[in-house]
Amino acid sequence: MASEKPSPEERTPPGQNLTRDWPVLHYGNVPRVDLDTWQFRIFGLVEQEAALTYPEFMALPRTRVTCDIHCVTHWSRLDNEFEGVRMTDVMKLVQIRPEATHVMFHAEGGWTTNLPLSDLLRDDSLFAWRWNGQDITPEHGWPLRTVVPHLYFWKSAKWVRGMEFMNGDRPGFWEQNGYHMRGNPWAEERYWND
Ligand SMILES: Nc1nc2c(c(=O)[nH]1)N[C@H]1C(S)=C(S)[C@@H](COP(=O)(O)O)O[C@H]1N2
Ligand SMILES: [Mo]
Repeated sequence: MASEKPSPEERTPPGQNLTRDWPVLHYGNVPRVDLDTWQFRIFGLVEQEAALTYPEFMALPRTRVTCDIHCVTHWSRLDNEFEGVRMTDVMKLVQIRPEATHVMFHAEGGWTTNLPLSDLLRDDSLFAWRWNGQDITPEHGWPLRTVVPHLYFWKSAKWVRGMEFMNGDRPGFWEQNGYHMRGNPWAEERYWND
């Protein structure tokens, strides 16, 4: 029946195994972040570029989302409660040019990941800093990370510092190294040829 809650099996995409831990995965070191100089930049195909300080970002309207996350390395974790700001609420701060089709997220140290604009427009696509009632730890992306739970988790940038609106797609860090340009776990879009 459509009203029944999907089972954990039904919520697990093909080729994934459930975990109760939350593994830490990233390239390089956990950055040291200074909140006094921290800025979040919105740039590229916008009428006027913007930069938010940490207090300005924290003053944006907040929301909570419970979601499942799926890593391309075959682990999935169900029922994560993230708190933060909806991507659509951040996008309201600028006027996006009509020719913008994709976004590049930029993280500390130059790490990037690319997404189609349409994947940001969902209610569960967030900039987050709380997980299950606690601050997200530095290893998991504090002070700010993206959470785009309907795509593989490498599309969710830890230590995010900016978003760039683009005309057309461009590969980010892992995408240049063989990962799929979109990364839909339900279609197993893991690598270039998938
Ligand atoms: N800045 C940054 N964000 C990143 C990565 C990274 O190397 N650098 N790795 C990605 C990958 S491959 C995954 S699976 C998730 C892991 O997030 P977690 O460590 O919180 O589980 O972060 C993603 N975001
Ligand atoms: Mo990953």
